[in-house]
Amino acid sequence: MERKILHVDMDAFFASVEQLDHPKLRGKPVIVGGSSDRGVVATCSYEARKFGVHSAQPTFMAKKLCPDAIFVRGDHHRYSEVSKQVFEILFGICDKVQVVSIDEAYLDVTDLFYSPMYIAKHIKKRVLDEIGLTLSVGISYNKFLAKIASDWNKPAGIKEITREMIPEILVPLPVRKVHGLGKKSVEKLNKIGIYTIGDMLNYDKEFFDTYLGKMGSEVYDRINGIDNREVSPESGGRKSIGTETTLSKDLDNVEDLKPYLSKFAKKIEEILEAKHISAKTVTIKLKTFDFIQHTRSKTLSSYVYKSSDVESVAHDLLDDFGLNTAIRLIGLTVSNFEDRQQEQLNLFDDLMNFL
Ligand code: TTP
Ligand code: MG
Repeated sequence: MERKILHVDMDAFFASVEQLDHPKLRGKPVIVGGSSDRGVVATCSYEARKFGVHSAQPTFMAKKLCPDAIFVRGDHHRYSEVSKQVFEILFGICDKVQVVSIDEAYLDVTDLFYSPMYIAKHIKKRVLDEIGLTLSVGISYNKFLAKIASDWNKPAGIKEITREMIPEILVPLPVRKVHGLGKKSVEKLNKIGIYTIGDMLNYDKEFFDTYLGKMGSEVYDRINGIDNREVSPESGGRKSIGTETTLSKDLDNVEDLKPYLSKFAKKIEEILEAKHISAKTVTIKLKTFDFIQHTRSKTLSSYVYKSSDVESVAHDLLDDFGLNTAIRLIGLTVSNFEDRQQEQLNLFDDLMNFL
């Protein structure tokens, strides 16, 4: 039987929460991110997007494009809290919910009585009525296409991609829309004149295997409408959660590197919070200027999810590394997950109320 998969993604998530909490920001171009010229945009409201502002754009450029934009520093704890409320609604509707980031989740609604379109409208209405935020939903028969669909009519859109629409609907899309293709692969494809999925469809599986390596054949399947990945509820099937960055210039001072680990720890907390899981192992990754990679891990005696806990272990690992050379890339991951018990959740909520 054909599966029915939904991909739910909040619209301009951090910026929408700011507009929800601060009515004077509604209808205005709002940018979440540091306002210093060296910062980057985390996200921005759709009012700011009209000016060409987008996530990961350097702040100085965003200011040039939209001089009237209102900058907000952001409140990650608040975003996690709202995210949790949204996912609670989803968990109440369906057993098979896979949270993939702070503002997106897949649902496998194959076994539900109602049609996917009805469920999508229901989710949209409940999140708007009960929380006050808009989201977009993609409907299709696999995860890849559901994700493409949720992006189709943003904001507040619902789009269904059926089997009959393949491949036509994919043909005009830029290659960066293919889940699994990183920035490097996109550049590699562009270099040989492949810009759209339509261009990609001129090549066979062997080509992607050789040209893109590991992900090649999976990417080939996806653009041909095949994606057998299951919606897996627990920890999303991921063995680790983390992030890394290539530094704009090599750094050899531990104190200069620590702020990166702190920033990564915040991101990790958001995801752990959204997934209701904790982790036991913290790993830092360092790549030296000459591309030699080092990792250092620590497995703790108890599970953690707070950024302050992850951060302090990461900082200790970096101190213990004994850095004596310049670093070009730094990363932080956590692994060894456990679903968080309801008791622990309550404890956390009590603690937050108390603070
Ligand atoms: P996204 O869902 O990618 O973006 P969005 O919800 O802001 O906008 P859209 O309507 O296009 O879905 O990311 C969710 C949140 O994650 C976003 O609100 C802020 C954060 N984020 C960053 O901090 N940095 C980034 O580069 C991106 C892409 C997102
Ligand atoms: Mg979003």
